[in-house]
Formats: sequence, C-alpha cells, structure tokens
Amino acid sequence: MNKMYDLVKEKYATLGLDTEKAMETLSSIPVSVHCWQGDDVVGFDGGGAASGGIQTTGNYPGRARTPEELMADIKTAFALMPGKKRLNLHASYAILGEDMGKVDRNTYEPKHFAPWVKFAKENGFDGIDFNPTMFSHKNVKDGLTLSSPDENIRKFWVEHCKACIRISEYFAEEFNTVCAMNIWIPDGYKDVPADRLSPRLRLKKSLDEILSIEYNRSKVAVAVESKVFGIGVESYTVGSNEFYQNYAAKNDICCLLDNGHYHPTEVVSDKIPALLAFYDKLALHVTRGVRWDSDHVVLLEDEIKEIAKEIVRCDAVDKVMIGLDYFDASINRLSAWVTGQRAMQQALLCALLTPHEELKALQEAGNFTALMVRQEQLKTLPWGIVWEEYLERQGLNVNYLETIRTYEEKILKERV
Ligand code: RNT
Ligand code: ZN
Repeated sequence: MNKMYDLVKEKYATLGLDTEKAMETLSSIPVSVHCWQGDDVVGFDGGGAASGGIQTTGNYPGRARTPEELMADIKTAFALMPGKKRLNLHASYAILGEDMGKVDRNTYEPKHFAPWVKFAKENGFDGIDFNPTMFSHKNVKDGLTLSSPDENIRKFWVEHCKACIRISEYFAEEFNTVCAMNIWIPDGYKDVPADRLSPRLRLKKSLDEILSIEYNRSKVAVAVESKVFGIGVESYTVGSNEFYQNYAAKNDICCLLDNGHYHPTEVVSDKIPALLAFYDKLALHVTRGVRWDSDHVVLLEDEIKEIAKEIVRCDAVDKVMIGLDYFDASINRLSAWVTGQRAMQQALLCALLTPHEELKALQEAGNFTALMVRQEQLKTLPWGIVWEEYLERQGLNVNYLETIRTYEEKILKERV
C-alpha cells in the first residue's frame, strides 16, 4: 500500500470525493487516439504529405513509412498510455495490398482495413473510429471536394464517404462499439470569394446524398467537423461552424468540435454544454493550437482541463466521444502521442476529483465570492498522487521517455 496515496485518499474523502471511483471511471472513458501522429498524416495509399489547410512541420527521424512500421509504433506508444484506448484511422491508411493502383478512395472496402481490425483486437483496443480522407489526393480540385462545382469531383467524394460509412459499420460490428465517422473537408478559398452560398449548398447536397444510404445509426455516429480557416484557405471555409451545426441538428447527426478550429477567444469547453442541450452525442478533436490551428501536442493546459470538467460535470462521459488530433514532426512521434494522451487523461482525472455538486450549489446560491475562493483552493489539491497510483495499478508508473528512447535507438534510427 502506498502511504502517500492513502493520505490523499482520506483528504479527498473529506471533500466527499472517492479517489477509487475516480480512477475506475477514468479507466472506463475511451480516448480515441489518432493514427496520424505516427507518420505525419501521410497514409499508405499514395497521397503523400498532408495538404489542404493542414500541414505538419519538422523532420524528426523515424517517421513510420509502412503499415508494419506504424503498427509497431502504435503498439509501443499505446502500451505506455493508461486507460481505455480506441484507434482512430483515416481512409488513407487503407492497406490495399494487391489492389494498390486498382482501387481508388471511392471504392475502398472493409477488406482494405481488415489488418487494422486484427491489429486492434490483438492489442485490446476498445474499437476503431474512422475518417474519410478528403485531402492529399488528385481529386481535390481547386481546393474543393464535397463542395466542388465539378460534378465528377463532387460525386467521387460522395462515393468515398459512402464507402467510409460501410467501413465504419464493419468496425462497429467487429468491436461491438459505436464507430465515430468524422467528415472534415479542406474546402475553402484563399481570397475573397464571389459566392459564399453555392459551395455551401453543394456541400449540403453532398451530405444529403451520403446520408441517404441505409446504415445503422446506432452503430455509426457520423460527425461533421467545422473549421474557421486553414493555411491557404484563409478567407472562406465552406464547412463553417454555423453551417455544420445547423446541418447536424436538422439531420440528426453529430457535431465534432476541434478546439483548434475556432476564433482564438472562443472556447470549446463552453460549446460542449451548449450542444449538450440539444444533442445526445458529440465528438471532440482535442488538440492544442498555438496562435492558430497548429496541432501542437496536447498538454495539461487550462482549456483542456476546462473541456474535461464540462464532460464530467455535465454527466456526459457517455455522450462525448473524445478523440485526439495533433501531429508534431519535430519531436519523437511516440513521445508526442503518449504525452498528449496522458494530458487528456490527467485533465479527466482532475475533473473527476472536483466537488462539482458543491460548486454548482455555490453558483445557484449566488455565492460568487465563495465560488471563486473554492475554485482556487481546489487547484492545489494533490491529484498528482492519485495519478501516480492510477499509473502504478496499470504498471505504467515508469519514465516513459526512457522506454521511448530505447525504441528510438533500436528501431526508429534504422529508418533511413
Ligand atoms: C484539420 C482537421 C482534421 C485533421 C485530421 C487529419 O484541420 O482538424 O481533423 O486534422 O482529419
Ligand atoms: Zn480535427
């Protein structure tokens, strides 16, 4: 028994908080970890470096170049992450084998992802989430996909999304968990557009066509991810926040909130309860934008703590599908993965170790003085000791950097 933990457990008990229960809940909240941190969002279907409003920077050695390499990296990195993990795949990570060059993204099938299912099962992941890949492809024409005025282009991407729904259904069935399928498109304009409506009407039509296929809505949660602007698409984004929130509400699908995709003073933590008033489910891309949607590694900063608090105090751990979305190519990629996932878990633990009922009562009573004092006092509570205990129980209270360095020496350095 860890004496320090026992003391801390007692301390939290005096606040009416059960550290055992907090750890149990924490280990049951799935975090969907993105595969694309491992290879700088390149994928395996020949698209090359990410383009269309997103970009990775850095050239740290060891980028995974094949499915085998990426799987080996995921296996090593995920083993250092506490809690329940899902794997978040993009369509560009299809393992085409003999079909390479014969099929395109509009005809991908579940079989092209079967090795991922096998891999995720072998490693005990909770399930797989999915994303159509509508960037890094020759059919992104003039920066447009689902909103393209070129019918052939628009149809190609509609077919791609339909194919992705089929693949998502396959994942949902294989794991018997809901598969979140997130639609993000790079569509937009670098400079002042002449028509802001037509592209949005075409996007609406495309989404209607995609959703017109029969699929099991209780198994596949289709989500739409808005964005305020992107690199090279600074002036206009077709899939804006208002567009997608209205579309999702009217068509009974989900919104996905990426906290790098809003104006700098807007916060996703405040949007979560706003949407929970209307939606049963919502999805997140937790990231860290430094000055813009830079997709830096998630760290334990105020906004991520606030996001976690909302998930917990709105009693929404079953409603908010937490996914990570960042890609840093300037540091060891496994370390980036683990650091971000652990930060998310830490934020959730802090939230679980907060006396929300007490604080809510102070707010309701209009006792804002006490509310401020209490919230400040809570910041210095020794939650870190509970975190160590949590890691200890999962055999993870180790210096993960050392493990990663060893892997780097043996494996990553060979990749030249
Ligand atoms: C881009 C979006 C999108 C991507 C991933 C790779 O701005 O955040 O979610 O990062 O799909
Ligand atoms: Zn995102």
